[in-house]
Amino acid sequence: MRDTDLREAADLIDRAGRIVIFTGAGVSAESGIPTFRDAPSGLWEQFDPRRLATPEAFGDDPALVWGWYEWRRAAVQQVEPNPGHRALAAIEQRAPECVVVTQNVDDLHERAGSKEPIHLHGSLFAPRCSACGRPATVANGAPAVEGRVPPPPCDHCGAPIRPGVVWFGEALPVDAFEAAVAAAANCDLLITVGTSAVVFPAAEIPQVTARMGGAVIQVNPEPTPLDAVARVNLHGTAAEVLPALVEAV
Ligand code: BV8
Ligand code: ZN
Repeated sequence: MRDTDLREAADLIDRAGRIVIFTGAGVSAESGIPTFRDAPSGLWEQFDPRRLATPEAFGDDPALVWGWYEWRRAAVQQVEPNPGHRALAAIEQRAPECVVVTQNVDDLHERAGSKEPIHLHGSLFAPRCSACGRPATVANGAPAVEGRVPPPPCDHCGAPIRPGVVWFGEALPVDAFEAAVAAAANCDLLITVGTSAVVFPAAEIPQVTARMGGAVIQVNPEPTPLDAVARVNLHGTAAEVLPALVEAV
């Protein structure tokens, strides 16, 4: 990562009135949460995450899918936000206006101090009934065990409880998506961290800012389709680059 790039990115943050922070799985990688690209381990190895994260998979084998999400939820409860999450919360704090928009279903931005991040793809902590849609409560603190776990029945209608995430083929929550598009269209600067930008319509968000003339800073150790629209590309990891960026501001 070149000092000049870090300098340029710091100046953009310094001058920005309205900032959007857009994140993907890469921002949680250094907390120990595997990204979608990282090969799943153990039982899940034989499944493509994109095939497990579908209503069809839940219909075919609810215990397999519920077990996967319970394993992921327990794994998130056993890790901590990393210096990347904390640096983003610091940027958010010092900016006149800033909103975090995430594709992640973990709660690490909140635990790092970010205020009401917009979860485009839902959360591991918002289970609901797969039929009547009523919110459900499930016990916390279970160990991350790999295996099939039958989803509990809804207290109201008895149908299986499902994870409160957006599965492939499902629409994003309208309010969240509209709020994210509006923020991206009206911001001076969008900082995108740890996303491969291949899942739509979320991947449109940074493109909206670029189309509206706002600046885009990308933090990612790998190239992505966003390299083309980013004013500054910081090729490194979230926990390494973001604290250095806060230092430089
Ligand atoms: C829908 C929740 C229709 C569940 C998720 C247009 C073109 C092509 C396809 C489509 C299209 N429009 C729609 C589609 C279909 C589909 C889609 O986009 N498919 C893709 C695969 C081609 N989209 C949908 O199905 C969406 N719904 O379209 O509905 C509709 C409309 C109206 C009415 C009815 C229906 C729903 C998509 C949401 C799916 N749910 N998550 C769960 O988590 O289990 S998506 C999930 O995958 C994540 O949320 C995230 O969005 C995505 C993974 O991407 P990333 O987060 O970027 O992670 P990834 O692993 O890919 O990359 C990690 C990056 O981090 C890498 O670049 C790596 O280099 C970097 N990195 C690694 N380590 C670090 C790092 N960076 C920094 N620091 C590090 N340490
Ligand atoms: Zn119900």
